[in-house]
Amino acid sequence: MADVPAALAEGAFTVTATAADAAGNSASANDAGSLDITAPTLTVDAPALTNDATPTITGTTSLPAGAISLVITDSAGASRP
Ligand SMILES: [Ca+2]
Repeated sequence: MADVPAALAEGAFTVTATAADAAGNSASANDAGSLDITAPTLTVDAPALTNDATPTITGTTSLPAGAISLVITDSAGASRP
């Protein structure tokens, strides 16, 4: 186990491990990973004025729809997930 000593660039990375014993035999192993440090995009849009007590909230995101959660707090302080 080892920590990477300096920050990786975002995106795909590969790791190559090598080892050699005292007799001169060597081995290597490889693996790949990916670094994502970019926040998703997210917008939300509530109707500015409506007479609908259960209004439709819209928005956009770079994530799949199932990854979004909403909490709506009304003027009485009641929250609805
Ligand atoms: Ca991301």
